[in-house]
Amino acid sequence: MEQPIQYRLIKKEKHTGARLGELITPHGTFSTPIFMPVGTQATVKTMAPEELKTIGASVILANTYHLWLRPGSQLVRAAGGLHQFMHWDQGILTDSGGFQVFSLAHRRGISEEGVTFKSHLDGQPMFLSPEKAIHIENDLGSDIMMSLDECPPFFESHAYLKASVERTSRWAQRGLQAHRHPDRQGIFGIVQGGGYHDLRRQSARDLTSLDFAGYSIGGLSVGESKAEMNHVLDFTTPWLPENKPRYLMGVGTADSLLDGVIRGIDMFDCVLPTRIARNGTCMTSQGRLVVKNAQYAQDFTPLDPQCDCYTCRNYTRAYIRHLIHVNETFGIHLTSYHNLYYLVHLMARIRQAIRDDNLLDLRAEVFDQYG
Ligand code: PRF
Ligand code: ZN
Repeated sequence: MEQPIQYRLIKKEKHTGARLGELITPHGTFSTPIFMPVGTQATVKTMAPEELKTIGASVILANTYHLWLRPGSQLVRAAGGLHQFMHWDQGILTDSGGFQVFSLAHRRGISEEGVTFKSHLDGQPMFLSPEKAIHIENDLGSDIMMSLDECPPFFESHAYLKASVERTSRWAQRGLQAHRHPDRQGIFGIVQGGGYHDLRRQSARDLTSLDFAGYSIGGLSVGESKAEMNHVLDFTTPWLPENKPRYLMGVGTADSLLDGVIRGIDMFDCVLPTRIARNGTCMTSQGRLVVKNAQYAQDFTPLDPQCDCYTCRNYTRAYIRHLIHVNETFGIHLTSYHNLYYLVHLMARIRQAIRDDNLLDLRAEVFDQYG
């Protein structure tokens, strides 16, 4: 059977571990490395799908946990799947819910069977198993599904992390077996293991012995330092197969994207660009700019003079600051648009730098701006 999700390696950069490739999905073929905007509740906050396309976004992320609670996966299935429901005809990746249960829900309990918790909305008791997560994701109809994992704190004990990694491997296998649409959707396994070399290796070995469409690296960007994250990536990515995509979950600062790509990561997602946009913070070629600040009240220049996005071509810092100041929603639309454009275009520049074998120059430039 033809695999619904495939990866084609096109080129490796000369001086780093960076890879130029293609992610082939039932909803299109996309160049990697890629940044995927987050649309937790079946919308990338404030953005119409047409705008996301104009920016150049190609895969977006949605959350099993949120869509399971509201509106329910049955309803999304009745709508014809998430693509139809939200009017998005390109790639969709769904996270499995494990991470959200651990960051949002109350009274969590974890057992071999799965996770019990109380809904953060109304306190209803809920149960999520690896099979259930895949069945919800089958109903949502995403192109790429994540298997249910546990994302423990980075600094948990070796003993705890070992038991957790082993359980996550068993859950991964159960998820693969429960998959109802192997012809239309692919599953990624999620490598965990905190900062431990032996546990990351064990996790990578367990998961790569199973036939996943790709491999995620989880449990990073959860409070450890950037040096620690880079160290884990340095030893983990070489254990992952060359012919499958690698996805670093929940990472989306400009410097971390470069550090990840250099270590062989192909896919990233993060709420950061849209979240900081909503409190008036922008990612620019001069570093972060808090446009909400009073110092921009009479500044009639664009957010980023080097940006040619819709926001920067048409609006000033003073206008955007005014909108955010008086709580007009158009203000956060303009900042969200710009921030997503910034990261999606940074990725396009990264891909070009891989073609040109000068990625380290681009890294130096970005670190100058964000250092
Ligand atoms: N697991 C899952 N989703 C995630 C993470 C994880 O470890 C992270 C960690 N940065 C973000 N999102 N399933
Ligand atoms: Zn812009």
